[in-house]
Amino acid sequence: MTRVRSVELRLVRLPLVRPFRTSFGEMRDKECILARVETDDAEGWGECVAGTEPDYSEEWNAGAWLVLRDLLAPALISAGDVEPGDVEGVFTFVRGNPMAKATLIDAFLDAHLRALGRSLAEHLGGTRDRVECGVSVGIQPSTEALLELVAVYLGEGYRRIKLKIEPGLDVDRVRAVRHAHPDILLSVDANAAYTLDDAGVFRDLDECNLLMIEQPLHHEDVVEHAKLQALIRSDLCLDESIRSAGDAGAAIELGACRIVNVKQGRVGGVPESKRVHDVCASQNVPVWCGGMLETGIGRATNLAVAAMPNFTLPGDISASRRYFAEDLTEPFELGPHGTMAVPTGPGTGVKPDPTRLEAATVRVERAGKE
Ligand code: OSB
Ligand code: MG
Repeated sequence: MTRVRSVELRLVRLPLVRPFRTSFGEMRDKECILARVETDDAEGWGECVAGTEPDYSEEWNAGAWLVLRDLLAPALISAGDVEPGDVEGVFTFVRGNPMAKATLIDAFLDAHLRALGRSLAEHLGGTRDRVECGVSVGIQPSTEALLELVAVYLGEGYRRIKLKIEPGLDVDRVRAVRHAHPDILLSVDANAAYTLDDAGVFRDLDECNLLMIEQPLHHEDVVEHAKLQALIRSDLCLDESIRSAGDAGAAIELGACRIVNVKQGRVGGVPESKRVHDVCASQNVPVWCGGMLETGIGRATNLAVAAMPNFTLPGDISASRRYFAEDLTEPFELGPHGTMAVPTGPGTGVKPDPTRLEAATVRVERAGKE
């Protein structure tokens, strides 16, 4: 048991090394909220996966900032002595907002594990010390540019290529990449840009021997995903639709997907991501670790999550340099065979570099006594 003395919220902005275009639009910078939680025993860090617009989810930085500052941080501070298992309960008075909640749930867990000298991966029952890395490739200005970038990433050792698609920039692009690389693990992610009327697109994609098709339809269209899955050979994977272990269980039972993308922030934190992992494992549904272009703080968290045994497919866990000229932490790099080492230090095993953190900070606010 320990008490949270203070919570510091920080909005940070890092330029991306190249724009990242999805069916939602184009990102040129990564902007996110970091929380530093100070307990009686240690400090811990959490990274919020919300973005600058409410597009991928209803949550976004401006809203998450208020939820964290005015509701969650004050509740955590006034809860007094707590353990990691209590924090989700402290936050149930706020409906939804899993990304904001995850920020403090993870930061408190990080502080708790640092005080114990225990790594997050060990805490989660991780069974591997390196994870296989994939890369998520944004929509490119042309097929030629796409082929060039895919070749660069394959040259760097990535084990799976995921192509962002949207209506009109799908089958031809994917065919071109498959033609150039007949044997790679290749998947696509539509970020909810299609409807069941587009089933023909996915039937055509069946010929491309894809590892999976991620979130083709609207996040609420779980029944429609089940209908689509029944029409095609490729495995569907859900991302936006899965916000809890309950959602994962229901989607699997409905036949809405055969693979699940786990993003700890989307499901309300590391503890719920373990429950999602466990539900999927019990149904023999493989999972993999999604990404939200995280800084080193969130990347370290993702690596620990991806060390759990049912993470059997390469994750969207790429090297720091795929995103940023300079990360907030020591850079994460690809090791042998496109793998990345799971941090072994206490908690997430990383902290931001104070100078780089200061340089990236757009805004800071503190809740509670220092
Ligand atoms: O749908 O997986 C997604 C990034 C931002 C929002 C949504 C998604 C993504 C990615 C990036 O695909 C994956 C990464 O972090 O490398
Ligand atoms: Mg996705």
